[in-house]
Amino acid sequence: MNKLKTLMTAAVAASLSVTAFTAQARDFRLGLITPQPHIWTQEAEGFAETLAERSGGEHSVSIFPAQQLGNEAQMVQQLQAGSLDMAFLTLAEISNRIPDFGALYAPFLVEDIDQAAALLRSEAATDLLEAMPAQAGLVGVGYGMAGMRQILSRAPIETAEDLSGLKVRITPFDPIRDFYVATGAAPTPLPLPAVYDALANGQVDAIDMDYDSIRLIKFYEQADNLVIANHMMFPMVAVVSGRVWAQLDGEDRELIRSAMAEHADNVMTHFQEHHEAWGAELRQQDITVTEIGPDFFADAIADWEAIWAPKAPSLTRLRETAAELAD
Ligand code: 3HB
Repeated sequence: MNKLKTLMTAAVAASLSVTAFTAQARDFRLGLITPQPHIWTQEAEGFAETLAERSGGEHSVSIFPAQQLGNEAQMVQQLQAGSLDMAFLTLAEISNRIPDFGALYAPFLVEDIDQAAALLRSEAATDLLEAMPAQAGLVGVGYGMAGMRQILSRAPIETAEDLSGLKVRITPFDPIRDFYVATGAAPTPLPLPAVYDALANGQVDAIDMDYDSIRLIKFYEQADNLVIANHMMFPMVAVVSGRVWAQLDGEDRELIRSAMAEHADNVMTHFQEHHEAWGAELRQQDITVTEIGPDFFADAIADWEAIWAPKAPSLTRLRETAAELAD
């Protein structure tokens, strides 16, 4: 009897240690919508290398760029179900679920790329991530960005009236939609991978986009008027599925959190370092460049504020922090 008990205990112990081993060594899957050469994808690959290195080869990460696993709405569902482990996302799906994130899209919240990066690195911004596990089923590990928003249009935009009725492509989420509705434009939500064709076939007249993607995806081939507005910053968030997170031990969580946050932050540094050069590169194309500031959008900004100040209470703290950072 005793012998049997010992044998059984040994068998249980053996099966437990196998389970413990398989629960630890993992091949994670990370999805994102950006194409291969985009810096988000490059840093996702960098994160995969760092994690493999720091885990002594125990963990690996397979990267699925260019919407291979579905659009962001589908990826968020997979993350919530635990069938996708990680993603680098725009805040579109998150801010549709947690309106307080809309505060990060306040028009002219920051003046330039460096202030945008500093704000996203501040506690005022990182504290917002704390709402994600309970309200979105995702663990927000850190921010990256895609620089500042500009407008590229087929016809010249010289006055605010030129925006009236213009079909402007936007990333599909509410804060950016409300801004363009307030300008009198007709915002058309399209995810990044669908934008080139929509511009080429005339489905949209203009696009809301950042310098890097304008040059990388060569949108200027299809629309040759660039309005440099820097009207919004555009955060990226590095996330882990809440379900997957719950299966990880403390050590793995820390390993993943720190490596992922570092590479997300590298994305921001990259945008800071290249902002000027990319602006210069675009000016050298055969396109017309106009620079505008907040005055151009004055009425739209007030309308946006009226909608979002009540929905996004963090706006006050983010504004205060932005003002401190500008000093
Ligand atoms: C976008 O315009 O929706 C977008 C741009 C990026 C990266 C991701 C999304 O550069």
